[in-house]
Amino acid sequence: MRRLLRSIRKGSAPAIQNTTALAIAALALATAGTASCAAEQAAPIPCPKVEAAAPATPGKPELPADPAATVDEARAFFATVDTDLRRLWVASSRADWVSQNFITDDTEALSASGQEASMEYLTRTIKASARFNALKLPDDLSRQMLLLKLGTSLPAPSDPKERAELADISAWMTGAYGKGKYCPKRLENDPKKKCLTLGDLSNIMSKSRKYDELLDAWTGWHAIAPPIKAKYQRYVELGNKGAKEIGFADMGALWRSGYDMTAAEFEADTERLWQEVKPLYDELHCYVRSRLQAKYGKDKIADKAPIPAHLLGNMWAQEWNNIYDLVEPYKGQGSLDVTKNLQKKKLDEKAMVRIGESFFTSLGMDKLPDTFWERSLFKKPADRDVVCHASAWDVTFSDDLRIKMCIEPKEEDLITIHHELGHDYYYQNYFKLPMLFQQGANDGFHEGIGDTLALSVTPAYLKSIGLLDKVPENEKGELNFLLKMALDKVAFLPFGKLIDQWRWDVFSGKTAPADYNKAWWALRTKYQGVSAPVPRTEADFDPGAKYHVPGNTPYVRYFLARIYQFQFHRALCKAAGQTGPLHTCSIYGSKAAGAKLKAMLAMGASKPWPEAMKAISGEDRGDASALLEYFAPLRKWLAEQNKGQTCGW
Ligand code: X8Z
Ligand code: ZN
Repeated sequence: MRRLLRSIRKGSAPAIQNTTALAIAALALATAGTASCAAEQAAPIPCPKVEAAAPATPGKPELPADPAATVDEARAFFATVDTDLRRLWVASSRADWVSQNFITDDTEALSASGQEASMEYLTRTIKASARFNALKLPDDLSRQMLLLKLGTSLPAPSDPKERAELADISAWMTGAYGKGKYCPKRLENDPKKKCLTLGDLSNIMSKSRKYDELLDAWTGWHAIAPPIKAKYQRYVELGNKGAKEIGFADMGALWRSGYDMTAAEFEADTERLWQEVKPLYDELHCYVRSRLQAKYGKDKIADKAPIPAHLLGNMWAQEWNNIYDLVEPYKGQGSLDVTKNLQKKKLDEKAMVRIGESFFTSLGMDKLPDTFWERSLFKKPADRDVVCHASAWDVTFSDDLRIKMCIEPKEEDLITIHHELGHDYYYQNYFKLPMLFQQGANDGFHEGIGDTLALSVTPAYLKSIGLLDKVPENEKGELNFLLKMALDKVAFLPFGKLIDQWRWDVFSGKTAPADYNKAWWALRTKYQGVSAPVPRTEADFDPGAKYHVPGNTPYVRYFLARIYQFQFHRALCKAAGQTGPLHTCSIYGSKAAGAKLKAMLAMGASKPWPEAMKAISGEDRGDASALLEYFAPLRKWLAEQNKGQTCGW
């Protein structure tokens, strides 16, 4: 990912960089909203919906437009921007790569300097670009104008001291999270292992079924976050100041402007999508809660109450597939346990990545470059701190693909490998575009590509590569499979939405620092129906215990991706000529599906995202109907199971 600049490019961080995604979208809409839309209206691609009164650009720098500016000057200006961004972003990306692979005070400082230089350039250049504001620019230039303004998720104030402070804080928070460990009293005298990493604790969260052991792992990890709170508060102040300088109300307004519609329209559109899927989530929640009540007792999980957040198999209760054994609908239908076979076959990290690569090449994509295998980090080093949160990179924006991941032989990681390779193959298909277009159509697209392919990693496919012994053959087996998928895909939806809901309120000042943790748990309860397992206070900073918060990575992209990936899957299955139920389709080996996907990837951020959506699916907006179609048989079954239950919380 060029992950780019975690800050710089919006998104990037751990995952993709994607920074731009945001920008793209937003800009596109806004600016072009009017200008290029007029042209697009004659074309078959519908214009993104933009309010008539949408501003010419999402942010409005104070600097005046220059009436004497020409299109030729604008073209020369963006050619220089492209050269400058390449130099700055490559340097910053290299520093980030090294710092995340070797967390030390010095690499943290190098990362902060790279970020600082890019931030200084962006704030200055966005202001300078205002001289072209009154010009009717050709579409490619107006889009670069837009994307430039959206070019960072961490805008810096122009005051050099404040900018340096912001860059330092950002690098520090990433390092603090990466180094986070829990050192329980009980291991104090253990010569071998005194402290537990997030990886160790996550394994406890997924495997243990002991209430108190889970609670200990949960509270142990969440204790890494309080020291981050004061820094986070300052990051909010400085980032907001930077956002204002380039014309946005606050950082949240900047983040929401990256979707080729106004920030308000974007908020309404995500709410629309959430309302479409919420009834399915509610059924799943109800069913899972009743099974957990059976396991842990009603004294631990009361009727109508939210589920304690440490009982769902994951540190953040974001995906619940690790507790599949507790909620499996029908026993004796054959195992869906891929982990067992990965371990039995002794597949190492690289072999697991090769499995992912072979899916992409089966669609007609190129093999990963040799340098990918030489430069990537596949395994947690024994002797140093690294940022283990998985990410994908194109460090030099020139097919210099890598992943950085602490792979373990388990199914979850096999799926995450597909996720990360989706980012890398996006990079591979657009690296020849101008720098500002080297992003996803929006950041949800970037997050959704690998997941789309992973939807084709069906039991039948897994059996064909020897990772599953038996394919579910009857309705019962299919329901087992669908429930397992829902524990991942459906359970995640409210979490995907609420993280940025929290940050948008923090950035706008609606949530004051004195209420950070209270607001966090209010949203977690409202959306997910989970509760803090022990009383929390403002001395805690639970949002800081989730990578993307200290890592400054916008999160609503993952919510979008969970919806889009089913849209992409449905479209690619059609291209592959498959006509059966969506949950049985695999596009493995389909060159027709691959060609369709490649065409969309190659667009990068050069066009408003509805055009990219149209190119792959024929649709021009996010649409949850494919997800609902995929899970339709399960939804019916859940409704039957929940009869007589009082659902909700
Ligand atoms: O952060 C990620 C990826 C990198 S972009 C591993 N994901 C989110 C998370 O872990 O919280 C993928 C799913 C959601
Ligand atoms: Zn990702």
